[in-house]
Amino acid sequence: MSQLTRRDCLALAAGASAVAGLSGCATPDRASNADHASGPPLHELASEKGIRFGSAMSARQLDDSRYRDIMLRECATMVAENEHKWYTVYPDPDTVNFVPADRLVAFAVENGLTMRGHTLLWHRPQYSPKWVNELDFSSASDTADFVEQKIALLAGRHEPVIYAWDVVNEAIDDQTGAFRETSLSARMGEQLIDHAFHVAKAHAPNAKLTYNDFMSWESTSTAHRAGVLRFLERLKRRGVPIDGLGIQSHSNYEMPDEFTRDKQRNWIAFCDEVVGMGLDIYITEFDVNDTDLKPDIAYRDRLIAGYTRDYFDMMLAYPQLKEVLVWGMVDDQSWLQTFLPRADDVLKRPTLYDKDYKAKAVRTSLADAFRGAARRQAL
Ligand code: 9MR
Repeated sequence: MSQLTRRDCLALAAGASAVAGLSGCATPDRASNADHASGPPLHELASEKGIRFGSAMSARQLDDSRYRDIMLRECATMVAENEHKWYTVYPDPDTVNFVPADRLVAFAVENGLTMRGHTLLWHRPQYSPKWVNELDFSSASDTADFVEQKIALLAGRHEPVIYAWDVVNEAIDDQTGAFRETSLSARMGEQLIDHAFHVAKAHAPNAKLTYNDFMSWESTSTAHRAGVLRFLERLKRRGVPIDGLGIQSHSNYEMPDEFTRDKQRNWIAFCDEVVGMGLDIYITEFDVNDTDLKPDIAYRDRLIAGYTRDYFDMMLAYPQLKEVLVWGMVDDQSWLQTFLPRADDVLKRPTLYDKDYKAKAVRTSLADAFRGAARRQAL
C-alpha cells in the first residue's frame, strides 16, 4: 500500500500536469469552496461501508443544544470523554459516582446512538486517582480482588448498552515502550492486564474488548509503536480475550504536513502487524493538533483537511477498521486548546466544526474518505 503525502501532492502540483491522475490527493481548492455540512451525515456515509462513526462527548455538552444537534445529525455512536474514568466514578475510596456517565448513556439510548466505553483501567498513574496510586497491596490476589470489584461494577453498569470497551488504556510507556508500573501492577505485573480483560469479558460478555493507546506515525513514537506490538503479542500468546486495538489517532507532536512518505511506511508496517495478529482496529480519538502551524485559518484548514484525507484513505484501506470516533466535534471545546497551547494564543482548529458550529473542510475530507472506502463486514 503506497500513498502520496500532502507535501508530495503539493510539490507535484507545482510542476506536473499529471497531478490530476494521482490518487490520495484531495484538491484543496475544491474543499475550501464547498458547503462542508452538505450531503448525507457522516454516520450514514460510514455505515454504507460497514463502519460506525461517532464522537466523544462530555456531560457538560448535554446542556449545549447546538452541540447535541451536531452529535445527533452526524453520529451513530458516542463515548464519554471523562465520565467513565476511575477519577470520575471512584473519586475517593468510599464514593461511587455514576451520575454524569448515566446522563450520557441515557442521552445515547433515548436518541438511538450506540455507546463505547472508555475506560475500565487507565494504566497510567498520572490519570489514576491519587488514592489508588497510594494503595499498597500485600499480594497479587488482594490486588486482583480490588481490580475485579472496580471493573465489574463499571463494566456491568451499562451492560448490554455499551458495545465496546477500552478495557485498558495507555499501559505502555510512550518513551521506552516498556510496560508501565503502577500500584496495581506492583504485585501482579502484566497479569493485571490479563485479569482486567477476563473480568471485562465476564461482566460485559457482548462487548468488543480493546486495548487503546496513542502510538502514532510520528518519529517520536518509534519506541511506543514497538512496545505496543510486543505487548499485544504477549496478550495474544497468553490467550487474553482481546478483539482489537484502539488507535487513538491524536497527531500531537508533529504537524499535519509532516506526515511524510517515510512515516506513512512505518505506520503501515505497524498496522500490518496489528491486523496480522488477527485484531480489528478502531480509530477511537481522532483530532489534529495545529500548535505550530502559522495562524492563517485558510492555510491551517487546508493542511488539516489534506492530512485527514491522507490518513483516512490509508486507514480505511484496512477492512479490519470497523469504527471511527473523533475526540470532540467543536474546536473551542477540544482538550487540545490547553494541551501544547499555541505560542500566539490563537484558537486551535483540531475538530470537524469551528467555534460557531460550522462544518470545516476537514469534515468534507472525512466524508470523501468514507465515500471512497470499500465496504466491510460491520462490527
Ligand atoms: O479529553 C480528555 C480531557 O478532557 C481530560 O482532562 C484528560 C484527562 O482525563 O483526558 C482527555 O482524554 C484523553 C483520553 O481519555 C485518552 N487518550 C488521550 C485523550 C486526550 O488526552
